[in-house]
Amino acid sequence: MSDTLATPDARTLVEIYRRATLIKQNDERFRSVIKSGKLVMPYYSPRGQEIIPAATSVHLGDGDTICTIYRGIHDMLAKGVPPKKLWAELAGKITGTSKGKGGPMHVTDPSHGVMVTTGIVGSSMPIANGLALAAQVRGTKAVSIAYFGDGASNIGAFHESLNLASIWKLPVVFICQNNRYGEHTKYALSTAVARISDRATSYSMPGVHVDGNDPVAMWAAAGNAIERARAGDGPTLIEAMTYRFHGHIFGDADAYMDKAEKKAAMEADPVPALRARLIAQGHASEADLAAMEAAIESEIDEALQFALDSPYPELAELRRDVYAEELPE
Ligand SMILES: Cc1ncc(C[n+]2csc(CCOP(=O)(O)OP(=O)(O)O)c2C)c(N)n1
Ligand SMILES: [Mg+2]
Repeated sequence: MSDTLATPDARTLVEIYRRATLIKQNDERFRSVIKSGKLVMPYYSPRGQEIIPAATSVHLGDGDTICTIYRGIHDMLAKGVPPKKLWAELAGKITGTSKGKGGPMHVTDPSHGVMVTTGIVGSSMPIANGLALAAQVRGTKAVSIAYFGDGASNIGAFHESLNLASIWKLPVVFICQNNRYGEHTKYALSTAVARISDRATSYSMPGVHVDGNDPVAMWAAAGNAIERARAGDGPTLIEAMTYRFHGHIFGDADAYMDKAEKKAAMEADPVPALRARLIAQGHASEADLAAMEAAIESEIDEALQFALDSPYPELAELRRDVYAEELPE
């Protein structure tokens, strides 16, 4: 591994902040809208995990793909799914990414490289392998990212996928977002190793343990792994340490979460921390960032209104897109 990347330039850091802020503000709005009863849906908040996809996605191009999980709203927004299409999908409307037929747990938007969002723990990885294999066979130089949680690293598909990706040198990066909980269970009660990144050794690939809330470290780790995959040198496992600010699902009383640990994580909120850093280092002014935040707020206002105003799919949509309507010659 070349490990050539060390520090992002000012423009890139500001862009990471923009993506992280979009995710944070979007999450805050989702939670308040669900609370108000305007929209009803199961919602898995990614709040606290913003920096991981924000710092990863700045290395990705239009041809690169991601596979993510029910909590992956942050991964989708960072990859470029327009908030309007996302809100409409979550609301079950015809204008959504999957015509409202995927809903919150199955957002798919190939036009922005979001190839699958899955509720089956561990299943983002074999699908990312398939996309990587297609890129390898076609010689497109595209890279595929599999995002998944710490709990998913105990599922058979994790081990099978890492093994196959290593043997075939697939252009895939496995990014485990270790938010310290799998559903209602603390990390140490379900996972035998202290570091998931150590599991990479079993599959002869680099295993990188990184503070996923540190934008510079995360940017470098993701960038090096993506460069390695694109160069044909094979997969990397990244374990990005983070913290889930809320319970597993919206409405979960989160009584099983350690209160002091949670308080400390929220006080170290990575999004305002990056904001302060940008200003302290002279990369952006207070006024620049305030204007950026206001523009994001308006974009979310519009997305919400668009989702509320859009119609539900007609009954005729029920079986459409499920089976091929015309078989290719
Ligand atoms: C194959 C499978 N087993 C169990 C479940 C139930 N389940 C849903 S979420 C979850 C926890 C996953 O935790 P993690 O991988 O850490 O992701 P996080 O929710 O923390 O982002 C479990 C066990 C499932 N959806 N799929
Ligand atoms: Mg987890």
